[in-house]
Amino acid sequence: MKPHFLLILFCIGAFESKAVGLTARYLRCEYKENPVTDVTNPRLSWELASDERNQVQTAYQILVASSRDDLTERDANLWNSGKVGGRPTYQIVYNGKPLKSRDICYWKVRSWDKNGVVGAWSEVSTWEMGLLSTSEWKGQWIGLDLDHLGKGKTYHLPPAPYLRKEIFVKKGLKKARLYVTALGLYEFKVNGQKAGDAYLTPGWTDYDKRVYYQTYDITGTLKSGVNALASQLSYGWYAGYLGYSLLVQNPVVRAFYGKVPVLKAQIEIQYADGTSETFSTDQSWKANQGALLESDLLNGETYDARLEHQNWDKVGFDDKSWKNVEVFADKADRKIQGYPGPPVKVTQTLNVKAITARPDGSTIFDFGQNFAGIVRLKVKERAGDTIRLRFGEKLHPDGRLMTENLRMARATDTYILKGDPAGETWEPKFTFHGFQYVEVKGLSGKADPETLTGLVLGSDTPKVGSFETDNAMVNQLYSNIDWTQRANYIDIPTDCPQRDERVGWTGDAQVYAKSATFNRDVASFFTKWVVDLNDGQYENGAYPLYAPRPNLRKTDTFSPGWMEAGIICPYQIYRAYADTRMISEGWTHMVRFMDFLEKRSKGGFVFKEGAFDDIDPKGGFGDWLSFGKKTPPDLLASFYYAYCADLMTEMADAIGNEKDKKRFADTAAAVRKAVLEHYTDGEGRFKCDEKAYGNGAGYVDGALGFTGHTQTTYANAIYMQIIKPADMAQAGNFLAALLKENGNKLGTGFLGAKPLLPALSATGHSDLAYQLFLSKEFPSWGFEVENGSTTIWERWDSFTKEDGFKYNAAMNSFSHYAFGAVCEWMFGNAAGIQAITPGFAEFRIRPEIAPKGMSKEGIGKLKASLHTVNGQIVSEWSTNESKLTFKVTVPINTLAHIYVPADSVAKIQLGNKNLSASKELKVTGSEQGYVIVKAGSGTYDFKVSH
Ligand code: RAM
Repeated sequence: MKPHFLLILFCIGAFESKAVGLTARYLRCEYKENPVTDVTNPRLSWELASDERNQVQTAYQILVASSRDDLTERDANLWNSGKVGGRPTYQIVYNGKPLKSRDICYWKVRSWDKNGVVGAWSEVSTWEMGLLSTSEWKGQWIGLDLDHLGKGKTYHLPPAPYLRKEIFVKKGLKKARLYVTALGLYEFKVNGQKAGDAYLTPGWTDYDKRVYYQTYDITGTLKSGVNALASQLSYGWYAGYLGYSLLVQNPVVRAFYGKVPVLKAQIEIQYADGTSETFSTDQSWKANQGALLESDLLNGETYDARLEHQNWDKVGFDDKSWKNVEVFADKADRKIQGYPGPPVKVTQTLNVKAITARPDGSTIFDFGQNFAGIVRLKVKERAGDTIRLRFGEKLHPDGRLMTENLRMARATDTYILKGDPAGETWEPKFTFHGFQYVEVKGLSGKADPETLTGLVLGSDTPKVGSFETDNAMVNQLYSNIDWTQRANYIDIPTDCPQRDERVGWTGDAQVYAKSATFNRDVASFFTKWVVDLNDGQYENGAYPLYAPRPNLRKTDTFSPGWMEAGIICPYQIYRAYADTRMISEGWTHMVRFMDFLEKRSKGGFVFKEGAFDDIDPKGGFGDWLSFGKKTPPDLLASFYYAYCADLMTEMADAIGNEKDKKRFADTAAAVRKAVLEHYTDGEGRFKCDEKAYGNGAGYVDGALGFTGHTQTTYANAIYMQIIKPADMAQAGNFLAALLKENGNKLGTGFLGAKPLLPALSATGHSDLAYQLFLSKEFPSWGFEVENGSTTIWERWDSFTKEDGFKYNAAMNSFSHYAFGAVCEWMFGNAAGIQAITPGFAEFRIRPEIAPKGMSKEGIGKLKASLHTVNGQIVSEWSTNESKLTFKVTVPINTLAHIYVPADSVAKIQLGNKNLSASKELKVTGSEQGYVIVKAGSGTYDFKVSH
């Protein structure tokens, strides 16, 4: 290429990057790109980018049309928003012509910038309307009752049903959709090809109230003439084994919603000549059992390849010997709705890292990473040979696979070969395991890393955060947090992915919800789960222990610290994504919960000792898995009451409900007053009536005794601002003193660990927060990393050198995200990224620089980024003896308050200039150790001399 030509190219490039105005990209509808939705007034969003500093959108225009041709430069037949002034680029409610089922909406948007210059139209995006009413479902529930073939109480399910049908498609197909759901789990194939790439469809709900469906575009898969429809079903959450019901000897251990998995599907075809045709599930479908002998979420799958029906999912298969399906009655009030969440998918594949032969002839494959998912098996053996795969998170010291902590979950996949000389490849369809190691039995030859491939399963929540430092332990910790989130956000937020539990524990979910938003875009994930929460709400207004809530144990009801998830999760989604619809749609549920609290407090606005003695365990779970004397659960319940009232006040304001706003502000004040009166000595020191708890029988770890003066009390009192501002510093000192008394070691459990470091930071003890954060000694986050963990443990002492895996038989998960809630401090304090207004439209970047000289293994460099609904925020600092550099990126359309860590303006340089001489940024104030500047979009480089 000639030099002058290069120059021209370079000039074009330079010109393009300076393009005038703003261009919208990443167009989404209901948080998804080009989705199918049955939300009739869906919300639209886009993102803007510009190289220019201080750029904002001053107006926008949206066009929506029913076809690409109707979407012209100027108008559209469904909605022309006209030029709308303002900054919003998200949560914009479609306000055009009413939408009908099956409508496809084509849309684009353009924005005006700060100079009033209009940018180019975005690329065209679409969304499609699903089936808006249950009455549009023509298909029947069909299935095959194989229940008599199960082995009942011995924990073995019946074989999984196979269903099929051939249909005739006329010439001139224009558009075809498959709408499909199941009670149980389904996989649907058209001419042998799987529809979509989602797993565990249609997801877990309270099936008596609602079930979700998926929509697939099968226009390209159908052909004119005969086509084969084939579906495999499994028992899943609907009919399979659930949670710890067997462990606790619950009278029901499986089939909580129904015994037989059933399918409902509808294929709608539009022909070019304007006619249409619908095929749906009915009596004419054929059914059989086949190679999938057993299939259960907790127990795994057994597949006998010799029993395969060759080409059963393709045209021409002879199904004369197959049975006719049975048609199952519907429940009149069960809703069928479009799946609102992100689909569960294979989000990554992993290769085997190490292989060890065991003396018993088995082989252990190590993936080097604890994760949730399945493996793909590739083998060549003789027909009838059996390969058995068992899954575990850890190995015993002697190298054996550790499975005791799976409790009653068999977590075993079995493959029986058909003896194909070319080799056989198999993967399960309707199960998942939590594991790092796989023990394989039955391989005859030398084990080969290609034998297994790890398929990571999880709800497909886009990655939005990153966190990197020069400290290897911290980097590993961050990786562990994200992996644990991925392993547990599988359709619902589970507590753990491996043992006989895997339910949507509300306490875990509420302590971690905010942390989750720093790592992944969880907006639609919670849109789905908050419905499960509301569906699970008790008559009396309490939110359940887990959602959805099958009755896994007779005594399971609700617990303070857990039930508040119904308020806290929608609140965190509102803060992260400015989503007010979740609030308005759940408002009556949330108010009912607040009524419940009020009634329980018997007009006193505080929960005194013993207020929750009627639930099991007494008082609820309290500061679950803490060390040392227990924080009174009723004190924590009272704190949560005030906190929920605060969040309700803010959320009432967000949806413009003045009356409730006043009500909850009053409640919050009344609770605080009553709490301080009852639980403090009047001078800000917390206490309780220890005698009221007797010998502690019936309470979690009640034998350890109770005191109000604990780390967990002060951490929460500061975090939830229970105490008066004037008493904050003292509370911080109490907290620091309690830590010191404990050898500077934390003793906090599920409810205390999350607020611990934020509370220290908020009261001037950032150094101590760092010391705890960087500690590698037991108990600490670093201790887990030091012990080789690749995920977050359930307990601080899930493993210790002295005691090994001492809790295995009872409860010992190595993939439990609750303690990963330290993530909130990592992003909010260490990197200092804090939303002021919802969606980070206005935010603070106030990094806490790690103290120097703490140890060689401190943090000298940190870079964190967060992709918000407004775009990417970056906070990056690095420090050495002579200077500190601090670089931030502020997204377009936002306002940042940047706290530059410096004690005077004179010491700060912005780029090459003194900050004081800079016209770009305005110093707006200072705070101990920080100079505050206000900034619009752009990247800013600060240097601070010490
Ligand atoms: C355990 C769960 C969960 C916790 C409850 C109280 O069984 O794993 O993490 O919330 O108990």
